[in-house]
Amino acid sequence: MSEPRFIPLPDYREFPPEEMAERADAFYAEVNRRRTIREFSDQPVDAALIDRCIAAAGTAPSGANLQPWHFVVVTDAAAKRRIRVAAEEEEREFYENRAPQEWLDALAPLGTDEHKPFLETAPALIAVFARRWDELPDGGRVKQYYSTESVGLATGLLIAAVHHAGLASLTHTPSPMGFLNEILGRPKNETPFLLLVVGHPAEDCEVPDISRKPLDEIRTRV
Ligand code: IYR
Repeated sequence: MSEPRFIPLPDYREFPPEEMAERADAFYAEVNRRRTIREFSDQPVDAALIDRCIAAAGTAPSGANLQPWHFVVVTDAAAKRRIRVAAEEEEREFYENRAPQEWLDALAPLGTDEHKPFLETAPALIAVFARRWDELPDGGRVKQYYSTESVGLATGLLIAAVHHAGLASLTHTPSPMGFLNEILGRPKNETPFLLLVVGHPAEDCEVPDISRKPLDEIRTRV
């Protein structure tokens, strides 16, 4: 067991109250512009730009600071095609058999179905994996704590970073998505968390006419 070591807090910045409010408003306005899209153009994205966004995702807090995430950036056309074929197979089963009517009713406003052309059209897919354990050289295992929560936090930051950089995205979760391990060659100690489809909106891109809950509905004060 290692002893804790401490350093002075390095980069905290304090702002006057007015500036705090301005910053909070500006951040809200920025993230409130984000829309999930399902119609992408094939305009390429800069690999280095995606790396910058993944670096931001990697700043997320994590259980015991174990950082149990891994991001695979998929731009290869053949790999995207394999992912589309496998995902559409699962989705067909979902929409035709697995999904209860209640779930289909909840999805109806989004207009989704088993066809996922964006998995090929979009220039990049970021497959997010959650590590469940670390493997030691002697074959032993180190459990990862709060792996799902940690990877969820990192993914939220990734979505915000991608949006902030001027790209659009779609959080896609074909279920089950074990096929991603095989196609992307990831080890069995990692489970797929989601696929973030990233790129630019198609010229005629439309989004569902849906809204966000107002603050009063999502917050109580005690
Ligand atoms: N995975 C399916 C269904 C789906 C489920 C939820 I919850 C959504 O928010 C959207 C879609 C699909 O991608 O079509």
